Amino acid sequence: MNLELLVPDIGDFDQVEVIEVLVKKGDHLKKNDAVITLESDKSSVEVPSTIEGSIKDIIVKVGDKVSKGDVILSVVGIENKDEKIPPLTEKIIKEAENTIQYNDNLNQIKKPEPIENIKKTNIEFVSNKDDIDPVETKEWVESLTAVVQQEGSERANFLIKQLIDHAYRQGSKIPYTQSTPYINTIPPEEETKSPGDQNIERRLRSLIRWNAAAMVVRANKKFPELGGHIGTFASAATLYDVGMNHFWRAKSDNFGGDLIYFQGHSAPGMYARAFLEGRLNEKQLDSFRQEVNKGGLSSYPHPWLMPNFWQFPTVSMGLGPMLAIYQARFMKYLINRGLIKDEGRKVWAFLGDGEMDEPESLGAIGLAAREKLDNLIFVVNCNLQRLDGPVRGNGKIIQELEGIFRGAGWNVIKVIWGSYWDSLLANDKSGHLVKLMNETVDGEYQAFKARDGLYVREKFFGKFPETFQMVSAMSDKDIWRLNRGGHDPHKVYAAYDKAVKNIGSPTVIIAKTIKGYGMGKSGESVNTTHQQKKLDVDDLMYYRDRFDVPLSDQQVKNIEYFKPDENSPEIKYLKQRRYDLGGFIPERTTFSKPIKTPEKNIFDTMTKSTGEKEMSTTMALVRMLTSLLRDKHVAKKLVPIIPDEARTFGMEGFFQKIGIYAHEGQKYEPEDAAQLSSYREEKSGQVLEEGINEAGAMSSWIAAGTSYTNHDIEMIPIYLFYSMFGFQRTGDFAWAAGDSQARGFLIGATAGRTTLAGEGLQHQDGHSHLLASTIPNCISYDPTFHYELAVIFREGLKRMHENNENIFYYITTMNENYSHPEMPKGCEDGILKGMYRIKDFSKHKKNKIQLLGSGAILREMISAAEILQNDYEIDSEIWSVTSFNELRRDGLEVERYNLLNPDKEKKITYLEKCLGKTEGPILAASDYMRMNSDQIRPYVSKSFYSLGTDGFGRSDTRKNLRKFFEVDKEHIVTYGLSILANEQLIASKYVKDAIKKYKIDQAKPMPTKL
Ligand SMILES: Cc1ncc(C[n+]2csc(CCOP(=O)(O)OP(=O)(O)O)c2C)c(N)n1
Ligand SMILES: [Mg+2]
Repeated sequence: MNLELLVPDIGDFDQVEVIEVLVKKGDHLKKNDAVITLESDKSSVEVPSTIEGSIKDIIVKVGDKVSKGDVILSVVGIENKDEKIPPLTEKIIKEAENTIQYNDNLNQIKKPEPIENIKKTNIEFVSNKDDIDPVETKEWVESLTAVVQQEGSERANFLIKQLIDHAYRQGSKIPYTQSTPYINTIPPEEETKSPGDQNIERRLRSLIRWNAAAMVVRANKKFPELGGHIGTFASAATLYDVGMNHFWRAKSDNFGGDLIYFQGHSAPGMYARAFLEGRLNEKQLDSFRQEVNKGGLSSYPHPWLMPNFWQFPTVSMGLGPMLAIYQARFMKYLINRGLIKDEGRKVWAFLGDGEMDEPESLGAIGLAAREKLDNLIFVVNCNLQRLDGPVRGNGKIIQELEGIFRGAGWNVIKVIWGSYWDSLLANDKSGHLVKLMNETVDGEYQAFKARDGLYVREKFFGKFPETFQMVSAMSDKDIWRLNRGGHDPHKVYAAYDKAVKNIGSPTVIIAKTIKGYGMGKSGESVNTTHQQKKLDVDDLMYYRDRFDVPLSDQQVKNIEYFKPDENSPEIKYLKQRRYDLGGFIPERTTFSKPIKTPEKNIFDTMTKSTGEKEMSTTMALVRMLTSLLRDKHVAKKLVPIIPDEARTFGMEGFFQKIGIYAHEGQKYEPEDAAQLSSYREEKSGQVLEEGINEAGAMSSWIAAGTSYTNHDIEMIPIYLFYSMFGFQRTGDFAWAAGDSQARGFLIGATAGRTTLAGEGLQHQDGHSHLLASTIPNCISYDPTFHYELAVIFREGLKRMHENNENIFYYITTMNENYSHPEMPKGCEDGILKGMYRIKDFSKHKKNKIQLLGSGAILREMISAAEILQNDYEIDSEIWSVTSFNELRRDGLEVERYNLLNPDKEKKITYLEKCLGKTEGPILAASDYMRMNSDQIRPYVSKSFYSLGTDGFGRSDTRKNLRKFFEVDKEHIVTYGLSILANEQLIASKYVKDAIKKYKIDQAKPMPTKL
């Protein structure tokens, strides 16, 4: 039977142009095959087939304008009679049915098994002065105790929840509690025991502690200016060691590897372990923080400086937590898209408690819970101090963080107290000890550990007679030994074990430690610990004794490293543990396959003139991406990332075509389900729609851009944003991207201070290229025409994803519609190097000026050149500058070479190759600050002038804005004449005439002052 394919609902558009016909007569058409591409004023979208069969006739052709209901083509095929319900609706019904079944299962609640061997502890309570009936309270507590003991805690939780719900309905105001008592989340009886040899592990940990401290002290003895930190790792050593010995699986032939974000200031500890593992030698340790010569160890985790070692730059506080969240999310994305296997890999992030003050640290925790990132584990090392002093002297950081994370939906595990406290807590029949723990603030806890056992006895236990009594049989030394959870390998092991087994939510382990643990008087728990980088001989002796490091006094005085023999039980154990866990960590390796660059013909349409048709470069980019999605090598690897701006950039067509990633699929029928660009969420969706969250989008981009090393799969992230909300907003992430060697495209869309009309001061970007230029491995371009964009993009694909250069691209695109010319012959090399001659006006052969225009302002230049030629008989050459940044880099390099090689033949800058033999002065302009074009000033040998958009932006029409910032064609003509007059090539009367003719206000202040 004959079937017809009609133009579907394309939203608010009517009479939309067909720009591509993707099928031919006689083709066998399958459902969802793209048939034609439609393009409206601002977006292009492919129309998929909803019918199947052999194509009999194609009714539409390129250039036709179509509307909803028009016939596209007809096929000879069979209608699927069964398919009465639209597929999306059917999917939703199926999912709903499955959920109902699932809920039915849940409803058959099993009665808990009687708990035979439960430890009978009496749950007591501390009488409270507000309690008007303590006897009644006691009865309630006893009832609850009985339930816990006989039916288990789950039943008790259930009853409490019922009571709360009931009380709400009765109108009670239930007090809001966000945190649990100040004790460990895991009770001793639920702790999983470590299978490790505790003695050997302690000895190893002591050596790592010693070598880490020795490394910092030695470096600073040699060069006091080098810096370094002892206190951070000293507080976190156990947290790292338990992970290294038992939990963190390295990348191997058959496993992708866990990913660990190490806290920046704990780097010495990682080097010290690598030393024992035989990965680093003494000479390298002695080169800590001396990174200029080869072989030095970087101050902090910097993949750029140690590309085979460090994976994640974390030392700019707040970046690590956010990057780790999006890393875990991206891992799930790759799994859900079927690009990597689900191997149960985890992402661990080690964070400081002070670091949690950074808005970025907590800013994305909601996403982690929402997306059920059970592959993510945060370990917050709560040593209660940051750089200047206590993190929360008057409060409790652990309780605060618990509330925040629990409120966000995380699994929270507090590791506050070490094993030595277990018996005291078990004997806390009156509840006074927990009350005391709850009431003591962090400032006090810190002070206790800066003093001694006697002080703790008096100031802590001494607060209540009951608690004072509890420790009466203990010596001051015993009291001093009462350890904190984060220093107790048993407690840490139990927490990690629970964390890795947790399903359905991310986990945060909040561990209490002591800053500068073991440093004694020189730096344990004192406000100055953070910056302690020197230890005198007495301090070193104390440190040695504290951790039983087998060094003689003389060796301590020499600050010698200690490494046991290769055949010692310690080294064998250490290596065996890592062998069993797949290899060493951290280690950065890459086994990804390059992506073949698409043939040039995929960009063919972009090298032809668009004729009458006007379009923006943003639209040209989206068109190009649509074509790239048809390339078999590239299509699956593209990761479009958009922070709630898809419609602004005309990308809504991507929603249907490749879907929006949603870990739970789409649970609703979207409002616009009937439309072609309907909002389609899918578990295997390809678009990362990040919401209004540039920092998150940037983190996703970094995760995707480093996927080649972290997941051994090369991906092509392309993140489109309002250019003003790019580098300016998330510059530190961009810097970290450079360090991480991320590969991919950043697209600063709606760019330019005068091109983005009708917005305002905070939207109009006049400096993102300057910010981009600060990152050494960021290559940036400001193209004007679609073919420039195509050449740049293809080269980017080739350099980054086929040749695997560790660079990334920043390209600005605009929203101004204009027609694009055909690509001039032989300009590709110039486009990539930064400039090429696009026009030569040489009719009059009297006076000439070189006009350099970039981005949107190039077109103003071309118009100005026409006026100069026609009205003033001035010739000009017009150069399209695609990148002032690249021209400057070439200039810098050539100049440096020439200065360092005075005896050799001089190299010539690319700029000089272009402009050296040309006539007349140079006028350069862009839609960015003058400093953008001024970058090339030192490398040209002619008079150089620039125009630009210095000053605050403001909303108006493009015409008025360009006039205001003096980059419109009239100003270019006037300034051009003035430059020629200044160079004494023409009379100044021409300038005066132009000023009058174009009504230029000479008294107007600089735009920077307005
Ligand atoms: C964004 C940023 N701001 C400031 C610093 C400087 N700084 C380095 S460490 C530190 C204190 C860290 O305290 P905390 O997070 O508690 O880590 P700890 O060393 O106590 O484990 C500060 C302020 C930084 N590294 N990054
Ligand atoms: Mg701290």
